[in-house]
Amino acid sequence: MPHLTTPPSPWMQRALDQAGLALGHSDPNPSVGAVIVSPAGAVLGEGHTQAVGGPHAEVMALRDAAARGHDVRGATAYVTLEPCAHHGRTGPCCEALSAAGIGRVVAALRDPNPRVAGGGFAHLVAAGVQVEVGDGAEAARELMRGFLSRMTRGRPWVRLKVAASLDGFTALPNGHSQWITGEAARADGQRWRQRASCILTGSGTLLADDPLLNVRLPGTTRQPALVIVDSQLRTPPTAQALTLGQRPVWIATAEPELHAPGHAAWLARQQALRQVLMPAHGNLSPTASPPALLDLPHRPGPRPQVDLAALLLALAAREVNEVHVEAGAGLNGALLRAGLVDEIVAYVAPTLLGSGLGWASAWGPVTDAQAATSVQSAPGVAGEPTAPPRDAASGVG
Ligand code: AOF
Ligand code: ZN
Repeated sequence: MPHLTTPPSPWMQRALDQAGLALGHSDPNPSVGAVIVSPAGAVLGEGHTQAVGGPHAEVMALRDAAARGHDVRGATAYVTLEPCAHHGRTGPCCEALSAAGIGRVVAALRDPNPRVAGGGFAHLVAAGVQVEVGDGAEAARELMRGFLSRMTRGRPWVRLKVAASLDGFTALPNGHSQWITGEAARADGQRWRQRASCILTGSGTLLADDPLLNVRLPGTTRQPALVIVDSQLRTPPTAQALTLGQRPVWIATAEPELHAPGHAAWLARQQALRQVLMPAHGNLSPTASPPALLDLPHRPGPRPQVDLAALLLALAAREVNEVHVEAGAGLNGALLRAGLVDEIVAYVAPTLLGSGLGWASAWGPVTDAQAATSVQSAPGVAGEPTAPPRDAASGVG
């Protein structure tokens, strides 16, 4: 967890609180908050980013002020991201703010989206609006990590969830795991799922546990997409997670070479899965056209494997900001080996299992130096970058 060096100003904190209300609802738009404050220090209006296609935070705050009958001329707008400058799914917020007569804009972060990238600030300055940047930057960054990652690195932020015993096992040797997490951890896990763009798992987890992997919190407005890494297409068409609807399901697979021994069987399994992933089931994203089976670049051979780095690029192209990984030891280990894990959320149960299933296979060994520097944690928050970069290939499945 980053060390918060400069705390946000109280008004920016209020804007950050607004942004928090958009988490899990505005994706793939970043969760942004805005608060408009009069020169005398009264809140005139506030708001946050709506579901994609809906108004941005600034417009919501201006509307709120208008609804309350307040005059915003000369007021200060605290915003957690640079007001946009482009005509996208909505109009440019910078123009809405200057047209309303806002006198000053305090923004936490510059928007790295190439369609904005300083253009919002430039418009405001040209319109005679005073602009300040940086208040609450670290907290704003945490709220839109995935969006910032996609914009600056071209790939999503990858957060891996682990629940393990004190001695590091996720289940008994027979696969039973009900002692690992309690109510509080499960609820916390739901909140991490909710803010993610997609939940990533492997076919092994679907085969072993048949989980739903959805969000079951009250007030849920969107379900994250489900991404299944499944080189051999072992996912059972009857898996519960496939039959839920309400969300895109993407299966990342790797077609064997033509005439390879397993090719005909792979095609048959592909056909069976296509049946349950038909658009009629609501499993195809409105933004991503079929196929729901992502046949990605992969290392060829009789048993090809999904290229995980390529998968992340393909997900970014589908506007995936945050990837929430809930998978078994094989996929976890492969992601770590490939250096693709940005953050680990770990629930450690005060219990000893003695033996059992691990949570990351074939990961390590690490050097003394890596061991000393790789993991940071803080009470009640997620640790972050834990995976030292590796050169190893990133195949799995
Ligand atoms: C803002 N305020 O609350 C948010 C912004 O497709 P659109 O028109 O909705 O624009 C999406 C882009 O706008 C998004 O990629 C990001 O650059 C910015 N998000 N900007 O002024 C907001 N959520
Ligand atoms: Zn905007």
